[in-house]
Amino acid sequence: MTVFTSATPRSLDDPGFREHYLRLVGDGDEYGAIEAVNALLDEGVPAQRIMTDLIAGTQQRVGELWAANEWSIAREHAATAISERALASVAARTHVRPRRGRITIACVDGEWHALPVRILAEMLRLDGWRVDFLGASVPGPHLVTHLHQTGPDAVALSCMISTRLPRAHAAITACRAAGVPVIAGGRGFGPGGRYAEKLTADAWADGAEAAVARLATDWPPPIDDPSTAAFLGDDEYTWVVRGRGELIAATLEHLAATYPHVRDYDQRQTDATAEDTGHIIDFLAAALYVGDDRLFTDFIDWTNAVLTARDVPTQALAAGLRAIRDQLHDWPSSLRMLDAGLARLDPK
Ligand code: B12
Repeated sequence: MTVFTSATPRSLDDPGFREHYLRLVGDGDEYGAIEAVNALLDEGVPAQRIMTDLIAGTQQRVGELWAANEWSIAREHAATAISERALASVAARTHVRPRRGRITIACVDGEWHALPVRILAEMLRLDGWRVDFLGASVPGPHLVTHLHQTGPDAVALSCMISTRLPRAHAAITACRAAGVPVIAGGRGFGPGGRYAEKLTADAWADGAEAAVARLATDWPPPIDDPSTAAFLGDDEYTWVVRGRGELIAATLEHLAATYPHVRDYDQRQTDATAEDTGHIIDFLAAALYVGDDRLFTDFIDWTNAVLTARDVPTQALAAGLRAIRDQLHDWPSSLRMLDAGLARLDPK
């Protein structure tokens, strides 16, 4: 438990406060973190600022520390659990009577990042919305059933990982067909939300504050064409998705021949290689779905940084991409994307 002393920074404007708070969540000091946010509320800091500046900002730092291999997955999980408690604690001290419409908030099927939208949910509550928070990984058909039962004015749909975009598209289409406009958000929709419009979302916002502002004006937008096709995938996309399991197996086999280090891998390293190969194929499929090579090359840059921080040489990733490329020689878009990915790993 943290004991506040005269030396403990108490203001969100004090640059030391964020570091102090990060230490609390990183040390698993749940009571200390809750005391810290309560102290800010007592000092008159608006709840919205605590949620978006402190709690969301700290989670972003947690992500960077995990990516840089400075924090373990367990430490990230523990910190996230504390952030959830701290958020709940701030929310419990705020009461706003609903005066706007009703909104359903959900993560796309297969999307487990519930905290970012929980922050959005609390921000919208504070702005007077009646919120139905459905949390992580909501299957599309169940989401639509919920809409029929509750009749909201909007659906806020979160996608933090781009591999879920095909599911996001199906969910957006189904919500709009049920007559409910969709605001999309989360980094999975790409920089500037570039895939949200393509997947026919009615609006996009890059954070909770922007979403509050967007929903407070000109909502609902007219739903002009609710019957837009729910599937953008072509033969190539379908082939890659259906062949995922075989592609992973063939890639591992191929790697054993072309990258001899894998023959000395222990079980954990072999499992991690299979998992990483699966991620590469999933991101390739998502890039094929939205027809944008950048989705794949951005992912390769990110994976390379994460693997480098874990002392996995760039050559291993390059060998993996080549092994996948060899399985996909008949598919032109995949070849182009894999070549573009390989070019990112080439130091020249
Ligand atoms: C905690 C965490 C997890 C937890 C989530 C638990 C939970 N209860 O939420 C768990 C362990 C489940 C997890 C799993 C994974 N994660 Co993770 N995770 C994170 C982490 C560290 C924090 C997430 C968070 O709370 N962020 C804080 C919020 C507030 O961030 P924010 O984006 O600014 O949120 C705002 C906007 O996104 C927006 N927003 C979000 N949704 C919506 C919706 C609407 C409608 C609107 C308008 C706005 C909006 O509003 C939010 C509030 O302002 C992030 C790092 C990060 N920078 O976010 C990685 C991160 C998102 N995860 C990442 C990865 C890779 C994964 C995994 C694939 C890891 C793995 N190998 O298994 C899995 C995927 C699981 C899945 N299929 O969903 C990567 C994604 C990178 C990429 N290339 O896409 C990140 C960025 C980590 C990193 N630094 O690289 N993760």
